[in-house]
Amino acid sequence: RNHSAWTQDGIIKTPYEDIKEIPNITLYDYVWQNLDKWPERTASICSVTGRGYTYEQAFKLSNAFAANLRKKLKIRDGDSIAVMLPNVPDFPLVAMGILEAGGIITTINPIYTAHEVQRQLLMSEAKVVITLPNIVGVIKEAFDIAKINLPIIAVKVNGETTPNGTIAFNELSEDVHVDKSCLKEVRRTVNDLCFLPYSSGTTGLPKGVELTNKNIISNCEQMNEPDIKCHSETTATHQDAVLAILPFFHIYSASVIMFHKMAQGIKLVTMPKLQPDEFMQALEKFKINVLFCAPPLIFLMASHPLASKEVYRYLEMVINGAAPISSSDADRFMDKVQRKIRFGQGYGLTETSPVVCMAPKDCEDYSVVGPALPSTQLKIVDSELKPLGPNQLGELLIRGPQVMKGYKDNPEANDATFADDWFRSGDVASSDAKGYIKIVDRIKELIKVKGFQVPPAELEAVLREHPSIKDAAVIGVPHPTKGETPKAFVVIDREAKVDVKEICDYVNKRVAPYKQVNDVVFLDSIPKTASGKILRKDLKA
Ligand code: 4UU
Repeated sequence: RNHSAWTQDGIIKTPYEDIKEIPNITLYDYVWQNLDKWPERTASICSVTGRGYTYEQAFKLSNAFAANLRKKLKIRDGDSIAVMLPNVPDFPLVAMGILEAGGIITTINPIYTAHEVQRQLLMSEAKVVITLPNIVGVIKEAFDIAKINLPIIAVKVNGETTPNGTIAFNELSEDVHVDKSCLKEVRRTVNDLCFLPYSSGTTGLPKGVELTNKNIISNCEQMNEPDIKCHSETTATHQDAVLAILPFFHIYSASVIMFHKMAQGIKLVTMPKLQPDEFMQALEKFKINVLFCAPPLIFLMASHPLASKEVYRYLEMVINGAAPISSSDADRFMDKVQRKIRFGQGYGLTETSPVVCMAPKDCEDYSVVGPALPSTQLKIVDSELKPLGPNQLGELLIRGPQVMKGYKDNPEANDATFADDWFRSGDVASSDAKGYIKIVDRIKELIKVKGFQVPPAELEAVLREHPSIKDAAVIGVPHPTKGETPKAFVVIDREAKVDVKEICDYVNKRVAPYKQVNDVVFLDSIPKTASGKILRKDLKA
């Protein structure tokens, strides 16, 4: 590793050798490239039901599914397909089938309300929705709000019957007679889009993040750097097991756990929702040796009654990301492990496919997220975008092959987000002389609850729809276990008689549970700049 991190013009270089140029392949080609080395290995298995697939089964079923997406559902190159699923073992098959059919995966949180779902369906121009039978009702409600009607594919995971008006996933994937020649028509290049997650970025409502095959393949290759990679080689006698508890609908899990680990022949143990006892037991039962976490999981592993060196005896590497970790939780967790394992942080964003920095194997400082990945350059700048030097605090800018193409259909947001060819993270960071980065704060308005994005603009829009609310602003306030929670400020009509409970009920019916507001303050006016921007700093103070 090369330790002269800083250049004359304030660029923080990666200490690693660059990755090789990505050839003209797709993420589909990349993930399956080594398939014939481990066809019999488990690709995915449900930690609750034990249902799962070998790599060969996953390949064959997703191949038939892809052919049917084109034949029966008329999917064409570049069509978006919405996937609204928890972490079921079928998720990777669905994702790979969409890619093989030439489609773009747009993922939706399975606990979203109809109100939240309809917006993403419209914005992403989804052609089909893939979901669980018990979510079909929410999707139909979303269709009614958006005045659309799309085909729904239901993934049956518990022997359910196929809901009325939907197509069963297994009928498409187990169809051995489907003519696969239609897949020869698919033309996708390395620079085409393959994944379209939603992120609010530095300001405003969630926007479609256009990730290309090259973005995600590059990020997978960047993670293979020997100093930072989080897996061992899959051989005739060894297979790593990773617990896929972080949701695949978020790019952290989709990229780092699903696509990257499948390209390495690793076993994905999928857990559909966080149940603390089951989570703790799964670590031992499935001999999980690789684990990716967000802060609530580190807190859980530090404090759960089952936490012990026995339960943790298979763990070899644990990475935290998505929000800052508390050092006391980290210390308490390591005390329970009672031996030396790799434990460190990663840092990334939806807009960067997602990984930008990861603590290398020998890093024992949990407060840093490590140096830039291979082929990645960073800059820390002041409010005028002038580069700063070592140990100075400023906004972190990022350049690398993993940075998104842009926000879908949103030139204003793209103009604001890119400064020349640098991506503006909206995060406040510092770097030491060796280029080790610390994430210190956020200047963007985004709130993160348990590591999940809660865009204040989304809650403000819902609040302003209330007939008695004239104006509204939302900020994040610190919370001991969730990291942050939203707090609302409202201006109401003079004659109106509304109380906090009515306002909370109004919002909370329309948004997913983790976005819910329970703290409302009444104001005479919302502090704003001359140009009408909410002065969130004043509200925080
Ligand atoms: C402090 O959360 C993510 C991506 C997380 C991720 C990915 C790969 C973590 C580790 C990894 O290896 O994406 P978004 O888009 O939901 O949220 C991005 C924001 C960042 O801008 C930053 O504010 O999440 C925050 N964030 C962190 N903050 C992400 N990681 C960290 C971190 N410490 N380690």
